[in-house]
Amino acid sequence: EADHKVENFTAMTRCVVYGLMPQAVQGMLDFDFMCKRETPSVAAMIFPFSSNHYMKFYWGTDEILLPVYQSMEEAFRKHPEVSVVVNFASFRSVYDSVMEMLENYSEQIKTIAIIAEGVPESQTRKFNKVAMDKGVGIIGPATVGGIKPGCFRIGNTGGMLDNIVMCKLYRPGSVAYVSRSGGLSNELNNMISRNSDGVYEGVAIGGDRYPGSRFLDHLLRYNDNPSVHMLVLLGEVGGVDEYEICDALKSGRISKPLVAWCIGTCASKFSFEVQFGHAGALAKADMETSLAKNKALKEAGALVPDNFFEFGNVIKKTYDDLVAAGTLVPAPEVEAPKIPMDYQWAKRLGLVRKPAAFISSISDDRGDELKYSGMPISEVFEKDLGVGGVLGLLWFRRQLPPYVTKFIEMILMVTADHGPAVAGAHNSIVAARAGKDLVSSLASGLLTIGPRFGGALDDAAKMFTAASDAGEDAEEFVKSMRKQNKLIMGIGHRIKSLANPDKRVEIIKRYALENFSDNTILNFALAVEQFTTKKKANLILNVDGCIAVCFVDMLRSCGAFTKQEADEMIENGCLNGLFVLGRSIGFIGHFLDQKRLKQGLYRHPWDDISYLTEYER
Ligand code: Q5B
Repeated sequence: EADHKVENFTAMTRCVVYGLMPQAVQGMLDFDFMCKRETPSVAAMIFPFSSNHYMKFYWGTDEILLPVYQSMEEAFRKHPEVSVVVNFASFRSVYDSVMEMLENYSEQIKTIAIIAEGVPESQTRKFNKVAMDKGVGIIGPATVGGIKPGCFRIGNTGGMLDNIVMCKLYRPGSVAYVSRSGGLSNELNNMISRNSDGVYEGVAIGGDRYPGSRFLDHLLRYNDNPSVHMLVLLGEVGGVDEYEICDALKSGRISKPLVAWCIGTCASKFSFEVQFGHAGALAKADMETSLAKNKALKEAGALVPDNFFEFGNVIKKTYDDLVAAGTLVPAPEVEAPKIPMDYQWAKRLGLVRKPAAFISSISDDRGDELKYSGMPISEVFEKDLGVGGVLGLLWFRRQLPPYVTKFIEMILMVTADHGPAVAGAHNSIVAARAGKDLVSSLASGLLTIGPRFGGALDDAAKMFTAASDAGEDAEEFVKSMRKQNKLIMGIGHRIKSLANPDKRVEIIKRYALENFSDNTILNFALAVEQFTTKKKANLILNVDGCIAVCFVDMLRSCGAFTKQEADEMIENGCLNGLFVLGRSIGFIGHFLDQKRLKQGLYRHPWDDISYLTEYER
């Protein structure tokens, strides 16, 4: 008699899936829907590594939510109708989870399907023993599971939906099979559907040496089920379980026609014992070979073909004989269900298309390797492009010449920080001292960047370029801006002046003059500075202004951009980004500094504020 009492699944059978396997769960729900089940077979998922939440799945074209529980206790308590667990735990953790189920919930759980491969045999044998004692059926380990058309699908058994339709697994046939291999169970689905009225139920017991439930457990179940008219066994090299079936055939305990074949007969062609793909697929004695087992099965009364190619034919003949004898009356064929095809799959098959919601042209993480503007990241490093080169690829979609990437890196270096007193650093510091996190403190500083502080680059580039391109005279430009009551962006500094020149400006200016083939806009800005500093010594070409005009000259003269492209970039406003990027380094530094120095909440001193309230009154 059967050791493992695996339950007979029905259209009401419900399970929990252990592990977060959304694709497998969706596959089970799609199968349910195709079979016209009233309720989804998956009641919930258990995932110990996250708190309770819901996940969204399709039920046909509708969407449903399934709960994910952190604890087994809550899942089983809240879903008392659940009798099956489909356990996707890894080989490392499956033992603990199965033992927890067996020890605490064996009153409720009747079947556990264990998908993991590589479970240590000692552990498998332990939980198999406990399961047997507690009357819980185990399918697996190392299996895809099993499928019962019209009722229940374990995980990914039966493959993709088109295969399920092709093999007519959405409605029951009259043939029940058991195999070791999950992969070959799909071949059986195909073979049986082509040569009979289809599969009634199929279970792959798994390729390990010690599967929980064994061939006999399932064949006896099938034999006792009046809806099953013939049995199919696909055994394999290794193990002796097939001999139990021989005994059951001889004793008449298995009374229905059984078509059987053990794969791995080619093992005899080797001069040594071959370990096939499954852990259990190795003959350790003559009687474990496929040849010996096929012979024994034939002698015991099974219908054994001469070779695997004949397997389907023998299934067909056996089925046809049953129909001819009137033992089996094929059920009328039902219409194949239509199931909405998953969009990604349909797209892969070239069946659908849709306009993308947005487009992107700078980076791509979909292939084997991340690409920046089409350049694989490994090439970025092989070519030693540096941060400047990466910025060139991501901001301008160009591989820029080395003197330009160096210029970009110089900009990032000179703008990285200008002390704790500047507006943005001050804000970052205040935020850090108010207990805010790094991102918030950084954002607080960044949000200060604007037309007066650090954010004058774009407008400086536009103003100087427009005036220079229009052939304006520098003095006239200053006067006309004054007349319009407009400040010249990129001119003026709070502390830097003719007497206290800004070294950063000197560095950038010198590099541009020495390396760029054209300095028209810089020269115009320097001419403007001559007039503004005459008015006031601090109205120098400041760091924002100097970077801006040099960048325009670079864009226009480096050869990587047409004039139109360069102008469009200035118009789109990319230059403030240089200050934002560079200064982020400093703001993060200030945040870390405040944390390191354990600075408490900042409160501005009263004596540093002129209170005008009395005066106002
Ligand atoms: N006047 C920067 O002003 C500052 C004039 C001007 C014509 C001008 C001012 C300004 C344009 C924006 C700009 C970037 C607010 C600065 C930076 C990064 C930083 C910061 C750091 C870092 C300074 C006095 C007299 C008045 C004004 C006239 C002033 N600016 N005329 N064009 N641009 N510049 N920002 O000293 O006749 O007396 O009425 O807005 O480029 O942010 O280190 O701190 O790395 O962090 O407060 O370097 O120049 O002078 O406003 O009292 O004006 O000069 O019209 O004339 P001040 P104000 P009048 S770099």
